[in-house]
Amino acid sequence: MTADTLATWQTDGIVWSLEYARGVVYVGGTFNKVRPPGAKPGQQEVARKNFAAFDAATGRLLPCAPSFTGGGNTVRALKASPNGRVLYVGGSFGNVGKAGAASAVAIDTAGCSLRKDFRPTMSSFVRAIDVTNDAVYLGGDFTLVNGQDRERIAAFTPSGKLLPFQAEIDAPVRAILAAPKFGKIIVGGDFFLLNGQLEKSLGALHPVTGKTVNSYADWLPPRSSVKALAGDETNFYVAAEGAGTGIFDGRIAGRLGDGKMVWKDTCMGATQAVAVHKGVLYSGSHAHDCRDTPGGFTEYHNRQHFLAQSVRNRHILHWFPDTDGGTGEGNGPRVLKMAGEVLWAGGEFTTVNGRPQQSLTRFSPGPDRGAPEEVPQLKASASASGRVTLTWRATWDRDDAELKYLIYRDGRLVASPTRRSAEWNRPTMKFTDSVAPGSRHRYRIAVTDGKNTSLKSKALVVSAVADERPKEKH
Ligand SMILES: [Ca+2]
Repeated sequence: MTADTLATWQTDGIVWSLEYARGVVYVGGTFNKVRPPGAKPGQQEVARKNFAAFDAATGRLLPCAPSFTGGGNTVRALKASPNGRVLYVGGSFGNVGKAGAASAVAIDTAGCSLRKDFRPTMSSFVRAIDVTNDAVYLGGDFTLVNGQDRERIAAFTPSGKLLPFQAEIDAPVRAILAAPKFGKIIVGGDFFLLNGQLEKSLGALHPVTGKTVNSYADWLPPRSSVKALAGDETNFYVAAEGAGTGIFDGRIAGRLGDGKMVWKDTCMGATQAVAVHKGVLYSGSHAHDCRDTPGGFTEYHNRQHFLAQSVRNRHILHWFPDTDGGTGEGNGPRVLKMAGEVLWAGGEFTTVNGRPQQSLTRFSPGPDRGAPEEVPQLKASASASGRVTLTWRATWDRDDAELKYLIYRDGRLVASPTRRSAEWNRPTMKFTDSVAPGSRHRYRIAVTDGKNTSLKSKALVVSAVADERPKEKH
């Protein structure tokens, strides 16, 4: 994955959920309008009430646009059936278009029509959905479904019949990962008690009965919640957010089979979203103080809103696109979703890689188009007779760790040293040139990631006077 964005539509409010099915990316959240790439707030807006659909390949806005209104006026969870023909939608809403609803519905993706069969009555927010061939699992704040007791989790047949599956959960469920091959439904949220046992924020339930089948009781401290879950063939991945001291804000990898922990990182900065693709765990957070995680960083002036980590060993990879915190709680990204080879991100940010872009963006698998962030400034330092010593501060690149610096004397390339760097690790570099004593030269520097080269710096004119300090002027 590169850190380069593809042109993407924007929303005027928070994107809480993304799903990909049959070439379409569905977007749910708390917003009233969408606008094209590059448009400022208020410009070229098109009405979309908490739900929008885009062509996954081109990013084009699609006409599929049921409005979700009433209740808490928000869409919080989207999940497609395994064959992509049905999109399950949850949140807090009382109407879908003109039809009455109670916070959960299903849409046929082929015609973008509301299904008549899947129409449960949820007593409160739906915040998480996962779907297997046999069942649709909904999690959230609710305690009643169709008037029956269902404490914060419920299961339905794909056509909307409430199943006997039942668990007691004492606080909201925010994430569900169904792993039917392993006979478990992993749930995450704010809870302490799961089926009467202390299971802080995480547990695994039997897909049919709802009984607890795996315990992860000591994985999260008391003041941390699970915000999102993702899974691959062998592992599941936990996104955690804590509040106060002694909290856990990072990510955990666990084995789906035996429920053992694989690794846990200790970055600070409230993880909101996780997605896994080809051995890489992508996350959305506002990471800071990541010093104890391999490839990580100490506290510095910025917060990193995206990270990529090896699923094997949590090593942080050199992939550093970034957003601002944005509106709402200032958490930046809220959701990540792979659509083919493209990574979509939604949330409450208003910039991406330093440029205006609100609440929705996507990252390209390549080719890399992003040149290093800055052109270094050359300085001439003291030098001996016939020698010119140049120094500069290493720049950095969002998706390349090692950069090559091209030093030109009078238009001719005279050196090309390489160095590893990152936004928080920009060493001072040095090059000593041999020239005729008393001669005068124009030096310029450019920097390349191997594919993309920055502009050349302004010329630094150096007079290499014998036995004197070099004189510099720009
Ligand atoms: Ca690059």
